[in-house]
Amino acid sequence: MLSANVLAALNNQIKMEGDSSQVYLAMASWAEVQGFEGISTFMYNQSDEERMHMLKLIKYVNQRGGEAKVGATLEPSLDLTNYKALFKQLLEHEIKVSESINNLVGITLDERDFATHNFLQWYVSEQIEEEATARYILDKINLIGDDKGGLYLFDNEMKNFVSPM
Ligand code: OFO
Repeated sequence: MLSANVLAALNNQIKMEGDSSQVYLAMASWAEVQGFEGISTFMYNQSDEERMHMLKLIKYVNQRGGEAKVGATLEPSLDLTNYKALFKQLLEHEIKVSESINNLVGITLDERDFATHNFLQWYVSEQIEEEATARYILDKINLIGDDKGGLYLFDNEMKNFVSPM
């Protein structure tokens, strides 16, 4: 059985993963309209992944006798003036998600809910990878600078991007 505190924190995380999916969907759509085929493919995949993170939490909550809350999602408010701004916000967003996961893990320890603590370790590892990936991409973008050829190659690479992390 989940305690009321753990349940509320898990439901909060469900919302956050849903919002993340929506944020990345908005980024994917923007990139698609700009003609960045690779970046949009990457962001559509990120959006799908966040939805999967949300579903995994929903199933866990329901399996443990709780009731997952599926609420309204946030309309993303983003600065999409260029692709660098997009990736900066991707990193900032992932840092926020990591903080939220850490907070959630802390609550499971306070409540001595070791099953949920164990379940959440997957998210802890996932966040390490996602933050590292976003930093890796930003490093690449900094190297490209204003080089149009570099940007073309980068976008191409993003089509089949596999994280080296
Ligand atoms: Fe990348 O946010 Fe989900 O966990």
